[in-house]
Amino acid sequence: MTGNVQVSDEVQEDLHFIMHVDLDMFFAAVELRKNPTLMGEPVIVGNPNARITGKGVVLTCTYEARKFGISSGMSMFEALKRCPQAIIVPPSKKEYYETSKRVMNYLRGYRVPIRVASVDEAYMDITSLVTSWEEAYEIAWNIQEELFANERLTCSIGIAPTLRLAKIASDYDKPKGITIVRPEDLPEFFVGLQISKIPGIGRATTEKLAKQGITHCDQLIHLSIADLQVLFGSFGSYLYRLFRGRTGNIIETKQERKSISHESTFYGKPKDLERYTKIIDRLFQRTYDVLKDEKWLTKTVTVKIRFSDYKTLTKSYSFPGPTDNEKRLYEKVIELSSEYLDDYRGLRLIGIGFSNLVKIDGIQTSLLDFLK
Ligand code: TTP
Ligand code: MG
Repeated sequence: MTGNVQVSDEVQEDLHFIMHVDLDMFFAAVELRKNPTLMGEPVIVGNPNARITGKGVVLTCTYEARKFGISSGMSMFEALKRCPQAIIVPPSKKEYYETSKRVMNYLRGYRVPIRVASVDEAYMDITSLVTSWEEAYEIAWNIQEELFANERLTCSIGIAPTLRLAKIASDYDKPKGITIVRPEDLPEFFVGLQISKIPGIGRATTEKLAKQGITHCDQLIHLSIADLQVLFGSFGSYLYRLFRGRTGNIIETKQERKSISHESTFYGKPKDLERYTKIIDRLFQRTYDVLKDEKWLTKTVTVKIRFSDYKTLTKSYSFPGPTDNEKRLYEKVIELSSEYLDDYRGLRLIGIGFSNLVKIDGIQTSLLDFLK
């Protein structure tokens, strides 16, 4: 993304109450439910032969095991080095899958827009059920109670005005936490939070920033978009909006989305390239945010242009395969639109669309596929 992304003029959407529910140490919790004598022990769910073969990875582990520095995805070899006395339990895939289905069906019972994001997490838009954060808290509490009563499982819940904030909030106080982030808590909520806790910031970025002495969000929340872009590239403008509660807050309920598009009508002076570029940047950002938030890849990019004489045209380009690469998509939008921006007539409308969408979960081996 270029350095002139405009966010200051973004209209604040209506307030949404978004909830993110995430089960605590899911696979391990199911194992503890089956065998309560394991409770309080450092338990790893993974290859039971790892002590002999040294092979396999940690699928998850109990909080007691996490105290030794063990985490999901770590090699069993490394995990056993850190905690030789850990108890290894082989995964019971069918039971995880069936439990997950029951939990998600229970959550669907709230009859609100819901997106099941993985085997143990779901986003829910509870805006239609509540009018205050206190009422939202009640619902979260109720969900925790009922999931424990029905399934003997605990979960952590985040409630916030956007999807991403809700996810960060559910992870904020695990296990059994309920964390609320209200608009007025921003951006201070991020004070004290490690940068690595932000979804999308991987190990490489974390290490790179640490070398510059940047480890916590406190050091970022008051930076300008331009400064954030120096540190994070195109992700910088996203962070700026994340800290201010301006990222996606809509859970798309229609399963079969055909396209994502945004357009804007205005009265443009001929050849006002600076203004047109700003509009394109803003529209691109909005369209791209939906693509990311709803986890789509797109094959086709379309730009729509209307001139002051109301002549309208659309130009499309299809990539060889589906993508969500922000830079490639943005560059294609610029390429498709560039020849019209200095047209003598001036522009009345610009639209940007993505179509030929493919769900990311549909092409990658999702956890649910793995469990089936
Ligand atoms: P998570 O919700 O990431 O982890 P968790 O539920 O075990 O722990 P937390 O209390 O921190 O939420 O993932 C859910 C389940 O998905 C997890 O129990 C095991 C499985 N999983 C894998 O199999 N491999 C992985 O790399 C990860 C991250 C999870
Ligand atoms: Mg979990």
